[in-house]
Amino acid sequence: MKDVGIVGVPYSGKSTLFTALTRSGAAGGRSNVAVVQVPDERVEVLARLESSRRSVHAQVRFVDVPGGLTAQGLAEYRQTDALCIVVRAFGPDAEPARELATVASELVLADLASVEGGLTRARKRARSGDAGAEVAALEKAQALLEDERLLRDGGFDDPELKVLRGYGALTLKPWIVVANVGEGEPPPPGLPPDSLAVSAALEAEVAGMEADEAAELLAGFGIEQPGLERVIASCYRALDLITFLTTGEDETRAWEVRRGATAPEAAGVIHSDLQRGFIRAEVVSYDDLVAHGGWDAAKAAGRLRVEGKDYVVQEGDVLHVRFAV
Ligand SMILES: Nc1nc2c(ncn2[C@@H]2O[C@H](COP(=O)(O)OP(=O)(O)OP(=O)(O)O)[C@@H](O)[C@H]2O)c(=O)[nH]1
Ligand SMILES: [Mg+2]
Repeated sequence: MKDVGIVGVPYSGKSTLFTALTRSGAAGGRSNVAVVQVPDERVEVLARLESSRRSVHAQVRFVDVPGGLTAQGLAEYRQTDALCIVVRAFGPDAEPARELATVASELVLADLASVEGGLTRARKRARSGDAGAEVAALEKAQALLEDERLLRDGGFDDPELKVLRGYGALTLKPWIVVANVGEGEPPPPGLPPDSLAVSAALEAEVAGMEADEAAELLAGFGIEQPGLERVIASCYRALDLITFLTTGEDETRAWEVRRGATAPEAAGVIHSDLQRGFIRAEVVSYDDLVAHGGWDAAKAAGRLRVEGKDYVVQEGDVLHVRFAV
């Protein structure tokens, strides 16, 4: 499960977006944490086809800290996997592009402070030991940040990335930008092209309603897809995640895995035993499975593939892992 921090300046609408996404109330004064099911109709469709006793969705955890870029907020956001940056785009005085620039420079400064702190300590250790590589990585990071550049754009190699991740570097994480727009308004100009427009207050208001009723109300404002679906799809893209599925009598379930993962790596998401004892995977794409009306029918039609250790799992693959431990 991935953690997504909802970041922004005060009053940008972080807690309102949190409520819209998680359907849970945002209490004042302390940080809000909620786990949401990743909406994915494939899970219900498959569960019905295979008569599974239960269906289980993938999950994402959202974290919202009051005040946003406070010391407490930054400490909590350092532990997340991705940042969802909310900028205020409702009201006549909104300056979303400028607000995004403000947030970005705050995050650069926060990283600079932790890199400099780390550098002082690593230099001391380097005198008596082998923290030389760490010092070098931190110095490179410091130079970038002093240049007001994001660590994400620094071209670091894997060992360097490991050092920087250890500091929870905020400008190393993927960001998605959400413009908090007035009811049904389009995205404002001046933001990155992949930014989303979400009417957080409107969506928070409908969060408690029946799904049909909420959808109808949103459609009246020209909103066809709820913010949650768009935010999660965007986070999956930013984090380079894909979804694979498993199905059986017991349960149908959606799992998240890094794009490019092999079949044993995907099996390891289910259970470490399945990765260790991996023999092969039977694979059928979700679309094929549904087109044939179920796993057995797809198998009879010769649509099941038997894949080995090197198979790279694809979005929407339905997997059955054969293993022995
Ligand atoms: N009109 C309108 N008002 C909104 C919208 N989103 C948030 N607000 C209002 O803006 C104010 C601030 O929203 P919050 O969600 O509490 O902002 P926040 O970013 O969590 O603020 P802090 O926790 O103080 O950092 C509240 O009064 C909200 O009702 C919106 O989309 N439209
Ligand atoms: Mg708040």
